[in-house]
Amino acid sequence: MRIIFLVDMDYFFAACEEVRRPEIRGKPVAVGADPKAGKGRGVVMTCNYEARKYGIKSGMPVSKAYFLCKDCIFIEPDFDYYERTSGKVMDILRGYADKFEQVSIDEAYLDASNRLGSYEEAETYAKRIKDRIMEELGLPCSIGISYNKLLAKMACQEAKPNGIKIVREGEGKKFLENMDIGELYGVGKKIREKLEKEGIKTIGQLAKSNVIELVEKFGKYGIELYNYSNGIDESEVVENYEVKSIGREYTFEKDEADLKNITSKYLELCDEAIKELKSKGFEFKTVTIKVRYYDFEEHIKSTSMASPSDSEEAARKCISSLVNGIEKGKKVRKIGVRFGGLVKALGQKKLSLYFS
Ligand code: TTP
Ligand code: MG
Repeated sequence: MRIIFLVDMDYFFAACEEVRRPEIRGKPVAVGADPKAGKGRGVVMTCNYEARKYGIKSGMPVSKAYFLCKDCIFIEPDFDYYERTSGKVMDILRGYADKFEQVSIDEAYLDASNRLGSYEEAETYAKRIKDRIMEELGLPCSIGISYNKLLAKMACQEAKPNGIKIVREGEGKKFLENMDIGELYGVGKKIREKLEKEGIKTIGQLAKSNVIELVEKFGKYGIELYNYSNGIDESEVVENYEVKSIGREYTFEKDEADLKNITSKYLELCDEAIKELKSKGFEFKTVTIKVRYYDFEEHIKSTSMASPSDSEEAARKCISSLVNGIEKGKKVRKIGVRFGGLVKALGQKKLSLYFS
């Protein structure tokens, strides 16, 4: 029997902020760009559950979030701090797994099949993990437990916030049956629209559909969709090397003041970093640029994507808009570009093969 856990931190960036600023606890908090009284640009990266009560969510423009809740506390992101915290979380989690796979900054699969004999034991084990992370780091998380990765991941969504949800052997199909088709792992907007056109609105309906017809519509991915909808996923928890962010830096031979030259160098670094990111099968959520002027003054600017991407065009667009904020005419010594919030490209990526 396989026993797999998916541990996902709750409202991670905002929870990290609550740890070092206890005075904001219990109040609505969003991490993202400064909303500048509704005139600010940029998006919310995440927010705590108090802010979610007002309808604020990841990917929403900060201006909109501001109007939904004017009392919300907006905090500019501190990626280094979140990555350091993530490292501590992952170090703890690794100790609880036979096989360990980090999938994003705040999420990991643990295969603990060799250590546990039943789901009852697994539940106690999950409580221990949660308590340990709370005691040592002051952070809440949710845990999904099941016999495969797909169901562990979907169970975790149900467990949120701060909970544990188990889907036992034999319960997978029933667990998924009445869920909206969009909830299924691997189903993005385009697939969802296509399925809905066919009258398939729930995961249960997809599970009962004809697999040959699915293959005709979605290619090989149709089989995967069919299996997922039936709660089937044989994939293993695989140890991966740790990649938290991918970036490039460049120091000008002579301090450079021409914004056109500076911009084109930024874009060059962007293309190189995206190439590496793609070759490693990642998608990014955040884009950061750094500028160090001749007098060693340094500025960092960041933006966040509504959803993970590995698009060169999207990356270039973000970088161009961030570069707009650079002081014109001031001599620049060194620049850097960094893509963070990396996640492994999932089914969505494969889908692009069928819908371009
Ligand atoms: P998630 O785990 O998707 O979200 P979360 O931890 O904030 O909230 P939940 O309780 O629902 O799990 O993402 C982890 C972190 O990644 C999140 O804290 C901030 C960052 N992130 C972005 O920067 N942009 C985004 O669009 C999303 C979804 C997340
Ligand atoms: Mg999370």
